[in-house]
Amino acid sequence: MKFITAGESHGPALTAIVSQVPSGIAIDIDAINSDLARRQGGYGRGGRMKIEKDKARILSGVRFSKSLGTPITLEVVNDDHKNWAGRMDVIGQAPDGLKRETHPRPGHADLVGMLKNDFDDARNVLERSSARETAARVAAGGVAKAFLREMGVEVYSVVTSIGGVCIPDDVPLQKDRAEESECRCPDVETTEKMKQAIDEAKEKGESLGGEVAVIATGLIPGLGSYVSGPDRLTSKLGAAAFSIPAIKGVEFGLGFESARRPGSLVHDGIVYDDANGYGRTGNNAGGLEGGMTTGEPLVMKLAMKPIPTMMKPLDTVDFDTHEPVKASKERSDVCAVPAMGVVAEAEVAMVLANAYQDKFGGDCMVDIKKSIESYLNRIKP
Ligand code: EPS
Repeated sequence: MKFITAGESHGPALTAIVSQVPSGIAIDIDAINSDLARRQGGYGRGGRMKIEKDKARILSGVRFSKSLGTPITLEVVNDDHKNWAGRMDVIGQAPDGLKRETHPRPGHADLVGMLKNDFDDARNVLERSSARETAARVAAGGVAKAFLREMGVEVYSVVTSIGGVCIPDDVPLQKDRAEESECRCPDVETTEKMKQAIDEAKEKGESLGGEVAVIATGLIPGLGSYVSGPDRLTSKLGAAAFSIPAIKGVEFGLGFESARRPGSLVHDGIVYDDANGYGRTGNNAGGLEGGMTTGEPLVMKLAMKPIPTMMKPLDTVDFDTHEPVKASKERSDVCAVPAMGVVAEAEVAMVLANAYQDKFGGDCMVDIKKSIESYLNRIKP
């Protein structure tokens, strides 16, 4: 499965095309729309989310709620486009007196994007480098999630820190509790502290980053490969995580902590029993060994930097005059960490769906399921 997205933040719509989709996947549009709504939520979002009510419209590749094996096109309309007449028109000429964005924001793609593409208006860059694009990824990821659902695999995420407020180590990373939290954090007390941190940041014109754990359960051992670097599931998942704007760090299982411990306190013991076959005494590896799934849950952590658009703008330079100025001050979110978790689910789901297709075939669900059954019969008692 591959996908590409298209669309600008204030253009008419975002689109995703998912290709190489097997036939026979049950596509639940409500599940896709529910993820789109989850991505829009989270404490710390700004005014734009009051304008949008993201819903996916499927334009191809599905008939009577089943995938046809043909490319699936999903469209998410930008309701805000109508408020940008004369500024984001697709055809025609730029109107006289159109205000250009010439104060590039530190931390955003603005400046380098302008230099690289010979633009004198950062809007040509920021419209696409906007996190709005991730709505299309979530829609596309919905197809991968639908595939995984048929495999008994669930991908979910929880927020573990915002602005330096972290959940205590002993709090279980429970999906249901996270979904009840305005910060998508599974601990009630930490949620309140996170909300307070976001309120304080808002008051100061600041923005906040944070961390998310993405977990996938129900995986079988042996997805991915140890044979070549690019085929390692670890490298594919890492690349997918780093494709999300603002991601600055990724860990698997114990992550960086495993570099600080001796081997005996890192590696998970191997056990065997007649009922279940091979098992592990722990999951420090985060579900991956040698670039392959072990059969334990996949546990990944992603770190997101604070949003670069700030109400108390940082120092920059005017693109025309090179004089020192303050960066553009636009409507923005104070914190989008809870939303990032939903985007990360979509990215991880896409990689995992691909890993199943690589091992078990790619074009027909019935055949893929039969192939998995025969594999499991071989490796399990
Ligand atoms: C964003 C700026 C804000 C965010 C946006 C990302 O939008 P606007 O410029 O319209 O106020 O709300 O995120 C989304 C629209 C979204 O759907 O996540 C930015 O500059 O990256």
